[in-house]
Amino acid sequence: MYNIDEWKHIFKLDPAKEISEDMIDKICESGTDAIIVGGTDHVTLDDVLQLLSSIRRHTVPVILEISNIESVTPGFDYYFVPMVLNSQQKKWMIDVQHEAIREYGDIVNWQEMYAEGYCIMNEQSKVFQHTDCKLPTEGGDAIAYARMAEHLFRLPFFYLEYSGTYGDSALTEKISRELDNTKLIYGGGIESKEQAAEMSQYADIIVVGNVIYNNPKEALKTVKATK
Ligand code: 1GP
Repeated sequence: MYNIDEWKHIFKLDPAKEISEDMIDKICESGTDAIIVGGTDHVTLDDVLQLLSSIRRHTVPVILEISNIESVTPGFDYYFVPMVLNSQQKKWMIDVQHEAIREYGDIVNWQEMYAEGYCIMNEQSKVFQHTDCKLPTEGGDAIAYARMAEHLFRLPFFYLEYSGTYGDSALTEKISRELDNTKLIYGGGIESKEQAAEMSQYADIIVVGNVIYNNPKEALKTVKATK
């Protein structure tokens, strides 16, 4: 399979958003390490399948980040399962995942499944509201979540999520120092190669989303900045 340990850059495509085939081709051939297919709402099986078939014309690894049980389908290289550490509802930490495993547990290839411990830092974001999060106060809260991900749950990924806004690079650095075995994913508001370069000094992997739709040219430049 692929060497996830070497990944630095991922583009995240939202199945609910319009994108041209030409842009999908550019994203896939950009030198990025992988593509995540995932979004917060209006994610349908039809849209996921359509995006998957376009991406599959290329050799880049493709991951489904599971947002709802209805849109899960075979055909991806990996399945990333978010667990929202700072949600106030157990539902987003354990229950939706439990439901998915009850449904698909017999046919799952466990080698392809990875849990992501999400810490959602932007109160204004859809995902923060959707999963009923509580904003971690000061750095200490977020650092405690990172420590739980690394030492208590031994999760493969800790996802520092600022979705829609550029985050705190000092906090990202502090968190990166806490993590050895758990990989740090940073996502949110990266709109330029400078921001991509800054966050990838600290995060193992940066995820670039929105800017693909708002400023595709700049989006493509973020890849080189991480290498
Ligand atoms: C969203 O972390 C990703 O889940 C990327 O964030 O869309 O703000 O780039 P942006």
